Amino acid sequence: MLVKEPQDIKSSEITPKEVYLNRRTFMKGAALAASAAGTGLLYRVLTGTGKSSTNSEAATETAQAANSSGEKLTSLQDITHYNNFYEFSTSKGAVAGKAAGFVTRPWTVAVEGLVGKPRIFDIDDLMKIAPSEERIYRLRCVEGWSMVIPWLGFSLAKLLDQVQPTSAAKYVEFVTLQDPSRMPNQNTDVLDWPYIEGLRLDEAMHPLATLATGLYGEMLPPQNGAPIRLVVPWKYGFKSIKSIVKIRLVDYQPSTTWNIYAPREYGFYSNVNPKVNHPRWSQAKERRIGEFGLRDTLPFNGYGDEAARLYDGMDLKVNF
Ligand SMILES: Nc1nc2c(c(=O)[nH]1)N[C@H]1C(S)=C(S)[C@@H](COP(=O)(O)O)O[C@H]1N2
Ligand SMILES: [Mo]
Repeated sequence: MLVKEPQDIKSSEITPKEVYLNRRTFMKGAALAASAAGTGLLYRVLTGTGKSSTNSEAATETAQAANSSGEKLTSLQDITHYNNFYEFSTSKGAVAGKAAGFVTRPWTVAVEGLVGKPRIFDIDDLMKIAPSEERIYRLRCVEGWSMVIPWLGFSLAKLLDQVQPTSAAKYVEFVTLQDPSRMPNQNTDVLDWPYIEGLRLDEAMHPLATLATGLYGEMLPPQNGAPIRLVVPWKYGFKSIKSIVKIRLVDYQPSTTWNIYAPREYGFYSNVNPKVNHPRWSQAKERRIGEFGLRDTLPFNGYGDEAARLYDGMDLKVNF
């Protein structure tokens, strides 16, 4: 296999033919591109190994097994121009334009609460502590569409291990940036801001629970939740909270944005479940973006072999 050191990679090789990142935004942080090379992120993607260290090897294996169907990836154009990100717009086609120019450096992620070692991570330090690797996951929106996305990311567990959750910690709460000057739709009250989400601690520690920092081998575009967002492939897309600034370990089940908005429609667990319909529509089928016709929706979005064990003994119609 051809092995190149990061410094040997010409920028023409790093930049994909379809330029999807706003070039100006991308160049704004010179440190940004440098840090990507520094983590070896692009290097691993270009060499196609997708593996960085023994630490993340098990998670990588799990991720690859989860994509054994070999499904076609959704196009970069669709992934970056059909978005739910209500902080910028409630119109999926308008988010990319409204989010272009969103500045994500400097950026910190505070990890606090019931932990032995609370810490405020600078995003560039975090990306070195937890190098990203390619992880291809289906994303199923509760609205009835789905995509297959080649993320760059690492297991959330890797970050949580850094702060050492105490035995009292039972849940993890996530918080998106709140800054109406940068996220213009936060000037409206379509949702309670900031956007918040939550996982049970064992869900958060599952190797498939991912913090994504990129997609298609590049930094995460603003519209997809730059600089860092959650990806929980077996749950509906709204659990995958974007542009995270705070992660808090707690001993209570956290409130979540969509549950506050409509408690009858969006539960805390929100596992993909074709047998539990949304009160206003069926969840049995989905439209894969870029395809004609409908597919059957799979329990746990097809990740049941990996994730179903988390819910042994639970009634998933009650805990929807
Ligand atoms: N902060 C925040 N995170 C969010 C959302 C949002 O509006 N705000 N939308 C969610 C929904 S409904 C979905 S389907 C996914 C969409 O992610 P994508 O645009 O990268 O495909 O992001 C989720 N994360
Ligand atoms: Mo969604």
